[in-house]
Amino acid sequence: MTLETLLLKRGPIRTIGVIGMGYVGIPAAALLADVPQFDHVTGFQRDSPSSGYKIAMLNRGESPLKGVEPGLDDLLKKVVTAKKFHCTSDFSEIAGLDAVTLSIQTPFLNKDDLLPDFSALMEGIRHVGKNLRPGMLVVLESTITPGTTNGMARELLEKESGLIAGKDFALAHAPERVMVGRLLRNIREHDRCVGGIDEVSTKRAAELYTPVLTIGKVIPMTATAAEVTKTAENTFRDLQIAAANELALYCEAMGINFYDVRAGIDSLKGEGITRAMLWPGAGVGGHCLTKDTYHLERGVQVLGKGTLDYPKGEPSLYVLARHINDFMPTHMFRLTKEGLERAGMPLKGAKVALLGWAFLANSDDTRNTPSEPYRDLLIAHGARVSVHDPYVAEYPGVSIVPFVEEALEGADAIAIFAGHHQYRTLQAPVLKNLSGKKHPVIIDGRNLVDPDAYIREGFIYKGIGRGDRNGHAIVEHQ
Ligand code: SAJ
Repeated sequence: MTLETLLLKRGPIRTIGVIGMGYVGIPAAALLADVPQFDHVTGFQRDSPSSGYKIAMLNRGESPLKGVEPGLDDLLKKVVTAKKFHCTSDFSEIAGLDAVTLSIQTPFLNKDDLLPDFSALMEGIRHVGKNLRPGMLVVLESTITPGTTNGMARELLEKESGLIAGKDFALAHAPERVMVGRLLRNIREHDRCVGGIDEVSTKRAAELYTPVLTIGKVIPMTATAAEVTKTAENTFRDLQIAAANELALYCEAMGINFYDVRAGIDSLKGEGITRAMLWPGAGVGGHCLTKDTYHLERGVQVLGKGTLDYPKGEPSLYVLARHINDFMPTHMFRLTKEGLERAGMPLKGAKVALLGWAFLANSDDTRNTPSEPYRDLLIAHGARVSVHDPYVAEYPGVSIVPFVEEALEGADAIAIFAGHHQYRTLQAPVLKNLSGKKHPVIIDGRNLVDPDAYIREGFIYKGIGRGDRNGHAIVEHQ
């Protein structure tokens, strides 16, 4: 019997399982449960010490996610009350379902070898394999190395179930594209790339996602194309940021203002000649851009199987972009060192106020924060660092002061790492008083402050891309 016949026999999708009750799985399960033609959605969460608590919370219709997610609490309450959603750690319930999606995180084992840790995802895939039945649909939503759906996932499912992908069950990849703070809106409105290992799988997966989309559309493709789309869309963003960072470094070296150049370039308009110039900064953090490039690189190494034609001896443009972005905290350190030298203050023993530990403006997310390598460099050179962040209360091994004044008190240098709103309203005279130094240094990593306001107060100013100001004359106060 062909897969198509099996699916026809089973009829339209009615019951769905979502594995991984995280910031991707929870909104996805709630939205699927809210679709009238779907009878029920089961959320699967392993009852681990760190996240088992989510099961009871979700069954009470409460979201365990931090931060504000508009509409999520109400939607969860609605689908739980309507008995269209429940959460369990009993993976054997998978056997009775028509479709299962897996939204399990794939972090890096460690930053050095940049290899992904697929262990949690593989555990989820094993649970599915053990309970797989003919005519079921399996969809991977996690960000994975190109080739994984057709490779590791397919092999594991077939090994655990004794069934054949594309013959006994449908298999696809539909990468998530959600951003914290707008999870429901993103799932409903973003187009959804849906990639099956074959046409029948793609079609079956499209049946699952179409009812959830409002203005978004399903974009059908192969599983590998969907894996490359997801990793490449973040690789490209990282590349655009690196292009802005490199141009900012050039502008500093040539003594000009990057932001004049950016405005000039941006003025190019019309018939597709525009330039997507992003923003230079103190560095690139987060869990997307810092790893997806390496997923893509590994994908082409595995799938390209030595057939990749590329300029001999040249490094990957994308990996070079990663290295440029990862260099920015070092550049911030150099600007700090130069500023302190101009102030006649040795780095050793200097107090540096580090404003912003989150990797993103107005966020509490600290994953892969660029502030960390900067702090490490300062400490390695004998400086004292006082970290402040209005959204981050704690971080392993780093004490974070609750009030910015505490960090600024007696500071020889002030470095702005995150573009938090609060830092836009800092006043130069106030900071000068708090620092108590004749010529405190300010290093602006996110183009937040007006250089002249600080130079007038006797500060030594350094800013990313501000070649027109970084060598300014020092104003001696009367
Ligand atoms: N950054 C810059 N310059 C820029 C933009 C960002 O230095 O012009 C830095 C930020 O400070 C941060 C890092 O890059 O440290 C990442 O910023 P991000 O805005 O890309 O935020 P992420 O990492 O949360 O990226 C996510 C991605 N979404 C998904 O993977 C589903 C990305 O594809 C989105 O484009 C991005 O959100 C977004 O646009 O919000």
